Amino acid sequence: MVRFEGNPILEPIEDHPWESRYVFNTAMIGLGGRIHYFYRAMGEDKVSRIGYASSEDGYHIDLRLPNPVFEPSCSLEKYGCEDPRLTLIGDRYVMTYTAYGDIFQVGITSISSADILEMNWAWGERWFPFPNTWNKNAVVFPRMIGGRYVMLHRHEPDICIAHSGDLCSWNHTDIMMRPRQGRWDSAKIGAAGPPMELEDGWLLVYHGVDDDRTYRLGAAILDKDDPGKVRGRTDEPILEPREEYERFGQVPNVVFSCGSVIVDEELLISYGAADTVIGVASFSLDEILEFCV
Ligand code: BMA
Repeated sequence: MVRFEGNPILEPIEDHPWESRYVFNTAMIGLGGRIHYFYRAMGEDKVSRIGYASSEDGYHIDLRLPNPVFEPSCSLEKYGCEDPRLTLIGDRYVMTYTAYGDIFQVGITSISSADILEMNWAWGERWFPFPNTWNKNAVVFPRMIGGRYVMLHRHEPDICIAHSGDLCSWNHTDIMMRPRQGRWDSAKIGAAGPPMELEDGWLLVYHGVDDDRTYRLGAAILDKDDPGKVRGRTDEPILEPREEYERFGQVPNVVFSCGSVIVDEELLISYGAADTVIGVASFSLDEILEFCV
């Protein structure tokens, strides 16, 4: 694993009231030959909004918009839209996020690839598939499996799996992966970015929290045809807070990812560090798979 030596790649901007304090958990997609970031930002009012930046190589940001591209629009989101994750399905990106109102819950919306490329933020309708349920960390798989769309989300402390025929209404959910006592993922776990399809299964990067509230990243391989079955899981974390910008900040000792992309057999992971800045790290895909025992 190699952290980019130019980390953090994105930091708060004092002159932008909506992102003056913290920028962190980031969806990451490859589209039109560029890497696009949709990141959670907090400013003066401590409400989370989503900002946008992009890069040619995934490391050096050469475009960053001065205004948020997605903001709270109803009372279910009055304290913010957090932790975006984007999955391409057909020609639209489905975005899941945490809607934070009187409770936090999963929000879903979508946008076309063309609109992203044109930076025309024409998001579709928003919906909340699990009303009155405290949950977050939702990710949608990029295609139907066994005739149904599949979503992972988090009912504390477990990662759960849900199914849908139309992406709108989701059925009752089952637990698919639990924390492991005495380890780095002992207290709770949640999906990082959307699962990525490989030859032998789905690669899921996930975060694990231990009893000291340190957030680390690990990985799991899910069965290709039945992704509720975990085929392998890393014993050790693949990324843990070590650098100063990961250890000190709004929330200390946190690395938290909402997305990664595969570039030339390398997995490029973006992550919020200490809930304050954004970093990237690259991993050999083969090595991660080997560690998923
Ligand atoms: C989780 C979410 C993340 C945050 C993490 C660490 O519950 O709120 O957005 O990065 O806690 O504070």
